[in-house]
Amino acid sequence: MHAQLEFKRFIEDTAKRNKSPIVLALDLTREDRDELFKRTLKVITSVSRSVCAVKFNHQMILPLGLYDRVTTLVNEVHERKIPVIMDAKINDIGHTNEFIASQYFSAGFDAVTANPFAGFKDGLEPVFRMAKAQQKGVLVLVHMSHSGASEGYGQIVLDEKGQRISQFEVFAQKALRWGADGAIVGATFPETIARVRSILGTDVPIYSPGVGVQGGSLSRALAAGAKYAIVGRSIYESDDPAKSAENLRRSTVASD
Ligand code: O7M
Repeated sequence: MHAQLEFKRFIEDTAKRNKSPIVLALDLTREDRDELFKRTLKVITSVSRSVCAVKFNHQMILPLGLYDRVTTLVNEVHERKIPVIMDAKINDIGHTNEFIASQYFSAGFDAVTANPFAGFKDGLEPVFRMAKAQQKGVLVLVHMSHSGASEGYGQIVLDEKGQRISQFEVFAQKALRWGADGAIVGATFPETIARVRSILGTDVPIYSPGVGVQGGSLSRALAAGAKYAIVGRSIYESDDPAKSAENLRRSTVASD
């Protein structure tokens, strides 16, 4: 097991050690659960030196079971001194949100993702409170990567002063105010990354998914201000995941 380290420090240290801003997204799909487990473990072991964190999607918890095989996989990642993020996109009332987060933290996850549409009071506040107390992280969705994301995150709303503003700008301000450990902004919207970065400064790092299969560019996302890139299929569905992850990592070092 790794020593308990505040999440933000943990991922920063790992990124420095492995010289990588790549967060491996594990969203594999296999009908056979044994096969799913074995394949996922194989991807973890083969790419671990090229990434700074591993993210599990909710879809993996369903077939593998949180306190069953997922915990085994989380421990495997931790043995390599790499943090593990649970992409739960927590989005309910405070009472259930708190229990959801507590289960993921008990299972060993170092951070959870949350949806700011749920709001703070009686929504995400208990999640933030618990995370701070346990040195865990909360990453907030600010603008998602798929085209339909503009319908919600890109809609024009009125801020507290009645000024017209984009929903994602409001969420970026909230990420800062709530003390989020990260803000998620799709690599498919590089101008949005730059705008969010101008709101957040360097206090809240930007995590950018949507690189590769979804059409986003890793170098553009990083140049626009993302600190980490979340990458799934371009790594685990390639013929050689280790090589693909290492090539991605190297491309970020070269552009430094
Ligand atoms: O590289 P991919 O397209 O195979 O996978 C992208 C991963 O990023 C996958 O795990 C998604 O759930 C996640 N993701 C998005 O693709 N878009 C978003 O807007 C947000 C996320 C995410 O990680 O949210 C925390």
